[in-house]
Amino acid sequence: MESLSLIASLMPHYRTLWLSDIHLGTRACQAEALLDFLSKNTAETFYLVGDIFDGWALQKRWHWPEAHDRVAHHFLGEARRGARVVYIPGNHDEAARDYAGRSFGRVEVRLKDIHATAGGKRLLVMHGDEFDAVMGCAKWLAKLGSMAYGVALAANWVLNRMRRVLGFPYWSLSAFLKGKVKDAVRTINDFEHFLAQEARNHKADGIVCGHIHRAEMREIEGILYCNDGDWVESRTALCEHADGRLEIITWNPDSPRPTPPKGRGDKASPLREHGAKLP
Ligand SMILES: [Mn+2]
Repeated sequence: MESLSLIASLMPHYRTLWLSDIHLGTRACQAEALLDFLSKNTAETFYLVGDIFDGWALQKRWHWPEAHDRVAHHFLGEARRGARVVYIPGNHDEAARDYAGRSFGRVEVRLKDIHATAGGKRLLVMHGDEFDAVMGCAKWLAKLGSMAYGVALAANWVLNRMRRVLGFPYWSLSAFLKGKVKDAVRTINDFEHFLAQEARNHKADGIVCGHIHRAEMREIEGILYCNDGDWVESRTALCEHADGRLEIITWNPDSPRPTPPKGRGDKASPLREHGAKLP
């Protein structure tokens, strides 16, 4: 028992953890990595910021391995041991939105929430799909935006060899994709600005959302924009330390400690600045 409590005391214990876009029920869900993360990190409050289950995928084809069960049970267990667990459904698990205001076990279901940090900052927490209708499919475009450009160039070469053989004129796939990437960048930017504006409408100091599978923390016109990323591709979470400092964690299951995201670990990064701004 003593060694168990020793392990518990060595575990990073956050004031708050935000996780979203886990997509349980899909093959892409990185449930094992998430279980590894959850076994080594705990919090007083967990926010599950939408697309936790993928009802769309489950309706098409049932895929529910044991690891997905363990993820769901883990959060119920955290609630049972006394952690506050708030579940804010997204668009892929929108059926759960009908239960807003109710609780499953001790898990509260809400459409959105306001979280107060240890430093007294008010953060609006919501999934973020609410603006899809005015923006088009942000997630699809975000994905395209992060597509490796080298692959596109190679595909362009192959495509034009074929076009030449068939007697068609040259057509630049890479230029076409470059245009699409530009669209994607613009759409992500729009998404971030919409959500920052929504935080302002709620008289909040910041926003925490998910939906576009792109972890981020930066200031937008005086509002702190945080996106906790996803557990399909990037394995990221947003955490609040005991002193109110916010940080994005990128989880590498092979490493015993969380690794700071690339290029964000230096002192000059906006992440650290925000950390200092939210004592
Ligand atoms: Mn979503």
